[in-house]
Amino acid sequence: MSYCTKSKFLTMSSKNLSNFSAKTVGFAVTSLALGLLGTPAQASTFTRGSLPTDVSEVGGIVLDLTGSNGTRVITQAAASTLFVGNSPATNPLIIGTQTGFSPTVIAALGGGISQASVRVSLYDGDTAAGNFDLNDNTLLLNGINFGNFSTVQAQNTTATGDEGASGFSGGGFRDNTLDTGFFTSSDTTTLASLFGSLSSGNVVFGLNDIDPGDQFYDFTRGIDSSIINVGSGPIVTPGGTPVPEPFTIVGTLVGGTANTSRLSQKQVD
Ligand SMILES: [Ca+2]
Ligand SMILES: [Ca+2]
Ligand SMILES: [Ca+2]
Repeated sequence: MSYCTKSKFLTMSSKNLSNFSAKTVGFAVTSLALGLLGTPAQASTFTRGSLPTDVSEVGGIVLDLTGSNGTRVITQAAASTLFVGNSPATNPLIIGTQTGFSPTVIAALGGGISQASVRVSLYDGDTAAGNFDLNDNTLLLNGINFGNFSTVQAQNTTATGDEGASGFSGGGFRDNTLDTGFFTSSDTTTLASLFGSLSSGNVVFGLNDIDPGDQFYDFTRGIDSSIINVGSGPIVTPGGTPVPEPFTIVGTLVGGTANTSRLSQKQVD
């Protein structure tokens, strides 16, 4: 709890304690109000990270690119479009595809990428300590290796983004658990390859497994939301017309695609 609850709580407090400014509400007041409300809010600030509020707190795959000019391009592929089921016996598993990288959106990055993060929400990843795919799985972006699932810190949440009982993984996405974590790269070679691949118009999210075909994955959990947000710096819409504020395409927003009762998991360990 403590500071991890602040984000969602302040939203609540602005409704319930309207005489307080959210900017000036300190932790003591937060604690007081938590007591008044009775039910502590537990929205995860970890899964929110530095993402704008038009990205849902969990769910889907969020790609956060910072261009060489400082412009951020943030996309969220909707959870409902992503892979769920038993993994194929051959690599790569295609998790899903982010469309919308038009020439105009690519140009907004200023000719390169300086930093890239990918937020993944996955139920039943089996890549944490003690799981059978520890250090076996890597995330691919347009076929480019973007990191080992087992080295990503991940947090368990509910389907709507509240902190879950299982806390943090310490690395990896756990068995029978909805975990969300960020893959991040500032490696110049990786980022140059990724930037070059955007000319396809898409980012295909894939997964390479050293011993494929032994997994059940559910990437559809969480909140079903999709956006393309081109902002922070020179602001460009896909049509190329400058606008006075960050441009966002918001897709479907459905609380809880998430079913918590899916029982079709392949039993492998
Ligand atoms: Ca394995
Ligand atoms: Ca499992
Ligand atoms: Ca495997």
